[in-house]
Amino acid sequence: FDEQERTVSVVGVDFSGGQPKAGVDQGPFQMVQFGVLDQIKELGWKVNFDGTFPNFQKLVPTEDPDIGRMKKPRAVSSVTRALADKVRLAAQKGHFALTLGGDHSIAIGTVSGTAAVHKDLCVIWVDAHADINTVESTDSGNLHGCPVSFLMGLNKPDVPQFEWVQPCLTPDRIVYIGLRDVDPAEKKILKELGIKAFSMHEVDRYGIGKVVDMALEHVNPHNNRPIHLSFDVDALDPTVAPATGTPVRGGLTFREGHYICEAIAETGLLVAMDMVEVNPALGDDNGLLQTVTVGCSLVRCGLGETLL
Ligand code: Z70
Ligand code: MN
Ligand code: MN
Ligand code: MN
Repeated sequence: FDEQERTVSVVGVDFSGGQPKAGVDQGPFQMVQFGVLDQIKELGWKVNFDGTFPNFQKLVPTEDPDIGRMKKPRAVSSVTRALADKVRLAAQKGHFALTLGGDHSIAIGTVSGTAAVHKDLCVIWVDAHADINTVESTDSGNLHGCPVSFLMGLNKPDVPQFEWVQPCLTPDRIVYIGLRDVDPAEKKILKELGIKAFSMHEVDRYGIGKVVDMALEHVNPHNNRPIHLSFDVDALDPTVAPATGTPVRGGLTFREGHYICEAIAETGLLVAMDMVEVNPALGDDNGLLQTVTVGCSLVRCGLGETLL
C-alpha cells in the first residue's frame, strides 16, 4: 500500500440471521464503542467508516420461512448481497476492507466483494468450524455453517436466493487454521476437494509459526495473491474468547490467534479482514469485555500492529 492507499473502509454488519442466537448483531457496535476505529487511526491508517446503524438489520424481511433446510435464506441473501457491494466498492478504491460482524454467513458477501476486484484472491479461514456445509448437507440449517459452499459454487442447482453469488473460490485458494468441530459431511467435502486444513492437531504438532508458513505456502506459493483473512473469534479457545455462539474447547491461545494476524499482515498482501461471531449477549461482563478486547486487538494486528 502506498501513502494514498493506506485507507481502511470499515463496514459494521449488525446481522445475526445466519444462526439462532441473538446478540451477535451487536458485535460491531461493541467493537466500535471499545475504540477500534481510533486504534486503527493510531496505526497510521485513514479510516472510512459508514457509521449509520441500523446498517443491515433494515434489510431483514419480517417473513422469512425456511427453504428446504435453510433458515432465514432471504435475510442472509439480501444482507450479504448489499455487503458484497460495499466491500467491492471499498476494494475498487484500493482500500483495505475491514468487516465487523455479525455471524459468519456474512463472509458470503465479504469474500464475493473482494474477489470481484482482486481476481487472484486467496482466503485464509481461521475458525473452529469449516463452514462448508452445502444446503443439502447442513444439519442445523444455519447459514453461518455454509458460506464457503456458496463461495465455491458447491450448491447445484443454484439456490435462487443466492444466484447472485459468483463462485469465486477454488479449492487451492482457501486454507483453514484452527478447525476442531467439523461435521462428517464437511470432512467428506474437504477430502473430496483436497482442501488444505490445519486443525488444532496440526497446530499442536508443528506449532503456530510453521502452520502459518505452510498455510501461506499452500494458498500463496508465489507470494503474489491478495489475501482475505476471515477470522471467526471462536477459533480462539473459549477461555480467551468466551462471548461467542458456539464455543469449542481446545482452541487457539491468545498469542496463536495474534500471531496468525501478525504474520499475514507481514506479507503485505492482506487486502481484507472479517472479524465475526463476537456476541456481547453471551457470557458475563468480564467474558464480554475479554472477547471484544481480543476482537479489536486481532484487527489491529491484521492492520500491521507489531510488538516492537
Ligand atoms: C455446524 C453447522 C458453526 C460457527 C457454528 C456449526 C457451524 N457445522 N459455525 N458456529 N461459527 O451448523 O453447520
Ligand atoms: Mn465461522
Ligand atoms: Mn466458528
Ligand atoms: Mn450463482
